[in-house]
Amino acid sequence: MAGEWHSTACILCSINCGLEVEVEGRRLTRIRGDKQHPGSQGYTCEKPSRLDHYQNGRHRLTSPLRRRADGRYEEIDWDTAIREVAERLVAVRDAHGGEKILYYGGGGQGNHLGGGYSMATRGALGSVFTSNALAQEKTGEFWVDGQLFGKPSCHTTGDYHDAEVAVFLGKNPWHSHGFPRARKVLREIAKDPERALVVIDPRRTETAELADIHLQLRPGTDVFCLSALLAVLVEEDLLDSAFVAERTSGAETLLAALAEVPIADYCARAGLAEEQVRETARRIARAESCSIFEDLGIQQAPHSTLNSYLEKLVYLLTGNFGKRGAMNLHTAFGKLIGGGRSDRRSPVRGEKIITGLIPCNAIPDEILTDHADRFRAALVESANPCHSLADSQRMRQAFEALEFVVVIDVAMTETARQADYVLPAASQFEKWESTFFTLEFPENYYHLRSPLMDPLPGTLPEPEIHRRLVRAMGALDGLDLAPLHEAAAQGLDAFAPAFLAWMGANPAAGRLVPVVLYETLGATLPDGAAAAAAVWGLAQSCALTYPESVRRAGYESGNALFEAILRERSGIVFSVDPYEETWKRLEHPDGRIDLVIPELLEELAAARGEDPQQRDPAFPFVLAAGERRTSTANTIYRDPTWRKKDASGALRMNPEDAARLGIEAGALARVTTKRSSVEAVVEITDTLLPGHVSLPNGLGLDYPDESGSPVVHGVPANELTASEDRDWLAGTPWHKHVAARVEAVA
Ligand SMILES: Nc1nc2c(c(=O)[nH]1)N[C@H]1C(S)=C(S)[C@@H](COP(=O)(O)OP(=O)(O)OC[C@H]3O[C@@H](n4cnc5c(=O)[nH]c(N)nc54)[C@H](O)[C@@H]3O)O[C@H]1N2
Ligand SMILES: Nc1nc2c(c(=O)[nH]1)N[C@H]1C(S)=C(S)[C@@H](COP(=O)(O)OP(=O)(O)OC[C@H]3O[C@@H](n4cnc5c(=O)[nH]c(N)nc54)[C@H](O)[C@@H]3O)O[C@H]1N2
Ligand code: SF4
Ligand SMILES: [Mo]
Repeated sequence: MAGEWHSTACILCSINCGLEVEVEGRRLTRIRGDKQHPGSQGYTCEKPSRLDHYQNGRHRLTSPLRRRADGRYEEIDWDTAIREVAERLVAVRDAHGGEKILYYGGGGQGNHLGGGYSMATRGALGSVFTSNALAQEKTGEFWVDGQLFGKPSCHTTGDYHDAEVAVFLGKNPWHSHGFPRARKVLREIAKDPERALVVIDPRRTETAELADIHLQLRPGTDVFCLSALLAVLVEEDLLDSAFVAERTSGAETLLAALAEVPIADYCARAGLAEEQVRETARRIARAESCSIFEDLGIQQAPHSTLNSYLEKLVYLLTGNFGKRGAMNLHTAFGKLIGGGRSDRRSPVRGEKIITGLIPCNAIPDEILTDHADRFRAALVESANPCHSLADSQRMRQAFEALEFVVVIDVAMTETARQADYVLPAASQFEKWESTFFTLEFPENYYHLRSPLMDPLPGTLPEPEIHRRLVRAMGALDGLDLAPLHEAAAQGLDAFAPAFLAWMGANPAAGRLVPVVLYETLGATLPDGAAAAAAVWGLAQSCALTYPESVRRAGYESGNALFEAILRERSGIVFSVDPYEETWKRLEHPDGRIDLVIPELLEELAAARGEDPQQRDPAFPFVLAAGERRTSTANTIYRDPTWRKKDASGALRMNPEDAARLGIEAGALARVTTKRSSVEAVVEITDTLLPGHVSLPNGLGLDYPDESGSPVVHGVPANELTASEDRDWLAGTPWHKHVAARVEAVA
């Protein structure tokens, strides 16, 4: 296959830029941006050129593993693995009820198709509780969207390409991206004198270096900065009054609350010059359009849900919604957000479940208890919760306390080491794959990727793993699939009505649908694309949910959409919207935006009593545990040699702090929190304020050395975090705001 270029996508962040890859044998030898991809248009950042480290690293598993009584793992064949895993899961279900089986994960930055098939396994077991990384970043924001716009699935996206003013709040898109072709767009805004780039971040990030305005606030003081900014809008009469009157409800109550904010005092608490905050408010207010991106800097810090609310009020009070260059409600292909039930509470502690997800930080509490409703087993797929969730020590304890754990991954992860069985998945370049990060507006993209090569011997794609598990549990026994096989043989036009009729006749098949489609329609799809069968179902519901948007993209039916998805190997535009479409997507019955969220206005009022400078003298630093850098990509690259820079994942600190503590660049420092202590190599940089230190995310993974023994590289940030440090409302963690002590190591 040498010399041939194949279309695929980058799997390292939610943008999933289109790639072209040259494959030699099983190696990814050359990688470049795919100009045919409608979203990325040939763009990539520096990270995907090393994807061979993911594809061919020593971390790859090649056999199902079973833990023996002595704690070591032995290789077993797939038939044994599937039979025993199915038996053990069914035994937990029969003894305690399927709802005691927690499902965690379902996809990382590049792979959501397997998670779609897990619905069948969960359905066969009656497992209802799930969680994933969104419940340690975005659930607070989703909840606020639900209050303002009517449903948590009313998800906004910014129009950074066209915005006159682009604001990044706790977000460093130069490294973390978050919207297509980020660096190109940032440079364009920065060099255009008519436009402005605003960054609100305690660190002078690469994005802040480009900014027209950098509000370099003290860490954790966004509540003061944002409410002061809103209060300036009110005080200086900078609101879009027509928009507020015509499009919103509750303005009077909200504006009264904002009028109470002591602007000068709050700017001082945030460590900002009042004039700079006023200038920022004026710049946003006079702009033709403004888009705002909030991310982990507020979503993983104190007052995170409240800060999401305040952030959204900035664009709403200035009328930056439902128009070009501003915030809009986008379509979705496959329901990444808002799919789950939110009327349930977590079984033990009664925690709020947002968009179907249990707060990540609550998971140990839902296991480490003798409460009758505690979780008894876990199925983990494409995620590493014993490393990526707060409080790794408690997570390990919790997983040890479970009766049964199974992990589906490409690698022997920190979570897999807690498992009874580990099932090795084919890599994302060895199977049909896609994500449901379809978050763009006015054009939205979907990309189904075809495999670059066969699965590594010993591994299976997740759809096949779930099919086998569901079969082994007997969940499909007694269902007559013959009518579906017959219809599938006649083509998509015959299949659609036959499928509807079959579902009507077999209501009990409900959650088994992905596997039913895989076995029937999947068997007839070209190029071995059986795993695309579930995508057929999603294409139907997408065309039903957004008929006009899909038609504007050129597709008259769900089948036409699906055929294009199968055919176009670089992705397609599946929906096109005029800006006014946003207004039709509001879910409040009166069609207005409800500006008042009483519990958050109460939290705002109570913040007046807070002194953000107050610290426990034992832990005088604020540690941002998990910064995105050029050398981080969650835990997708385990092989440490992929990092050309920052090999050990340095602790960054300000020169004043380093001098005072007698720590030199490149030396080791000890970082201690109430939970634990670690040692890290120090990088000295004036991009951080005194008293603020940061560690990268996704390090501290073990990787086999030449002899196969695992060696840990860098600091695992979540050894330092604690599960109780979380938002009161959404349960999101305070990873960016960990009280810490830093000392020189002798
Ligand atoms: N290179 C790279 N890119 C990635 C990833 C990766 O691992 N590596 N991961 C992807 C994922 S999963 C995600 S969710 C995104 C996250 O993307 P980002 O949210 O941009 O990532 P972070 O660097 O964790 O945090 C953003 C910023 O928050 C700032 N911050 C810290 N404390 C505060 C505070 O109190 N207030 C404010 N306003 N800001 C604060 C930090 O200085 C940092 O610049 O990145 C994605 N992209
Ligand atoms: N302290 C701290 N903790 C954090 C963060 C932070 O900033 N600070 N950030 C948080 C955020 S925003 C996120 S998104 C999470 C990310 O953390 P996780 O949700 O745990 O996910 P990833 O690191 O993306 O790792 C995904 C897993 O998928 C596996 N994998 C890769 N390809 C495949 C495949 O094809 N099939 C299967 N089955 N598995 C595969 C990888 O080996 C890896 O184990 O971390 C969170 N944790
Ligand atoms: S922006 Fe994200 S998806 Fe695109 S190349 Fe970089 S890491 Fe990959
Ligand atoms: Mo994330």
